[in-house]
Amino acid sequence: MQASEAWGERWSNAVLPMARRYMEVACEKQSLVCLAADRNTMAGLMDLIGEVGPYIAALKTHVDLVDDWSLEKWTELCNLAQEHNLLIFEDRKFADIGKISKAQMGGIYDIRSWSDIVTAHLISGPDIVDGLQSAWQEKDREGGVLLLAQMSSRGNLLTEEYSENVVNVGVQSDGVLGFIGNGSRPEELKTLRMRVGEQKMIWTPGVNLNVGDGEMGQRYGDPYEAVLAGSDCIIVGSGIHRADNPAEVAKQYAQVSWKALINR
Ligand code: 5BU
Repeated sequence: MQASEAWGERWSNAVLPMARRYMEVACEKQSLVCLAADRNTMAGLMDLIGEVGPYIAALKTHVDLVDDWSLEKWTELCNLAQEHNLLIFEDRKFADIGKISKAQMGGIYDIRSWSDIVTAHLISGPDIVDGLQSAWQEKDREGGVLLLAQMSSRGNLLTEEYSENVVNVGVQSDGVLGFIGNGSRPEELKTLRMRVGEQKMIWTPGVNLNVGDGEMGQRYGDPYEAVLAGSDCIIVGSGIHRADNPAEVAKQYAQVSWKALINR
């Protein structure tokens, strides 16, 4: 199926090249799954990507939680991700003023050189998006920012009003790929989708085939419901990386997410 057919208005309205790249990869793989690869060793990460790479469209990392991180090994990881045609998404949740966020795209981890997508809070104001985009531009790379409009964890302080403000700024900003929404609450997601409209993406953590409460305040909703409610990408971590057979489970998430998109 063509991406334009599967994605409809999301495809025709897309501005950022990264948005179309994601939609194409998702179509090719028939999967709206972003793997939250929260393993803390390089070997564990490499094994995981090797197993589930064919069934996912994007790889979400937390580069600063790896015990034996080195630039050399990380380069290998990025190469492996590329072999599997995955978008690389560093969930750094930048929050500082524009120029510091830009500088934090460099440093030891040099996120600007390998990430396709990063997350940011809008708490410091709209210039953070320009800061992050200019870091990619200096490396002649394209990227997209996902702004946190909602979170999946209980008791978070992102109120309705705050969320609305984030969306109002974000939809006007070309460097914004879309928003993080709360995958555990389809009703909240529907409201978010109404505010966002049909152009920008919504990516959702807090989804699991086993719905309910997770560890330390995490909450899980059903991935199928999340996509029907307006999510364009389901972010799944422990549901896959802690499974006995990660590949088999990743395949299930892929099937559920793709079916939901087609039915949407
Ligand atoms: P889990 O194992 O599926 O619960 O992992 C969820 C991942 O999504 C984890 O990497 C979090 O950092 C990330 N996440 C989240 O859970 N909730 C949020 O609101 C945001 C990110 Br933003």
